Amino acid sequence: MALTFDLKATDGAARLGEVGTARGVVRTPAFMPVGTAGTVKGMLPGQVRGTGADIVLGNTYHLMLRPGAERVARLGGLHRFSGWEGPILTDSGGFQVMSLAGLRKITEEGVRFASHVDGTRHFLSPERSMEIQALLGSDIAMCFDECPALPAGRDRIAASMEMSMRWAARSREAFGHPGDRALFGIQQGGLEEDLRRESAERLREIGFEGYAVGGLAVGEGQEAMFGVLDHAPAQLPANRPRYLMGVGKPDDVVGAVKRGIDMMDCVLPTRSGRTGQGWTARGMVNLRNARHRDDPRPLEEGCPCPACAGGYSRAFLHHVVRSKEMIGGMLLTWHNLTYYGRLMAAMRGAIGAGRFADWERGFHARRAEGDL
Ligand code: PRF
Ligand code: ZN
Repeated sequence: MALTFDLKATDGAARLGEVGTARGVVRTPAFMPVGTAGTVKGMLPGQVRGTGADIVLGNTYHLMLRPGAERVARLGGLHRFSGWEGPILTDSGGFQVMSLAGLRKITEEGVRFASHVDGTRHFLSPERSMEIQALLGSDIAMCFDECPALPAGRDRIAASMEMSMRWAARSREAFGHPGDRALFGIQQGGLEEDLRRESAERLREIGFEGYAVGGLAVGEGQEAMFGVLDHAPAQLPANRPRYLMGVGKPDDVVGAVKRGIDMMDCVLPTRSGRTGQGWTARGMVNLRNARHRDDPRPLEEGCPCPACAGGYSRAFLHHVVRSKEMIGGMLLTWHNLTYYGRLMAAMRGAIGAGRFADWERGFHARRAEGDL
């Protein structure tokens, strides 16, 4: 089996488990830092690992454009190329084409688009996306899908879901069943419970090593997203990992775990760190704010990251963020990934102890107090 899933405990819908890949174990619920271009911006692989991350994400779209999938393959694959030896999950490219590429044309065959880097023309299809993800050597590849922005009409969502399911079948066919790499299906269907169920059934018939909930966090808001997550995870096989794509803020992550999600990824802790936002148990702290100018305290008391335990004050972080010093983005990225890593570890502990509801009350209480 290219991928194992060991469900160790459940607490309500929340699940504690372990995903086994050819390159190591992923403790779930897991947060996956995003290394779009083969690097988690501003961090070395060992440092990312040190924040508690078991797996990182890479992107077909970015890597095919620059430096090119065939080049990465000639250089030994993405693990060798990037220095990250643990598991890598790659997204399939469709979602990024829709959000980043210039002129694009979608047909049943695939998507033609212009690169956001240099305007050159490219083509992605289920077959080419599977080929690229194989060239990169990713441990978990994603099906090539289409994800409409919300709000969208029901007809548009249904047609898009159905094409994504035909593309899922083509992805599975092209991917095959290599012994050391896994393929995840992606459920679509917008906010419509029946379309989500139909999508889940089509994916189960095809058969995947894991299942993603796609098409959320695309403008619908948290309440609507949680509404879908109240039923979508249960539509997917209980004995396989469930991955919620592109989520999210800490309270989104907690709400998703509570509803049965095992894996998540988001650029938030890394991207917002580079703009001066620090995420803590008491909410988001904007280090650009002048109130930190003379503050000798660490960003978060008790945090083991170099920004907090290394003796840096909020005043220093404010200064380096305002001065656009590289160390500012590096320290805040490090802190944010450390916060997310500790958040996931705390949830795993709570689920294992059967105390998730209690733990969740504490989580919301600390945030309600705010940054003092
Ligand atoms: N599909 C793919 N990647 C994604 C998404 C999706 O629906 C999302 C939705 N939030 C993020 N990344 N392939
Ligand atoms: Zn810290």
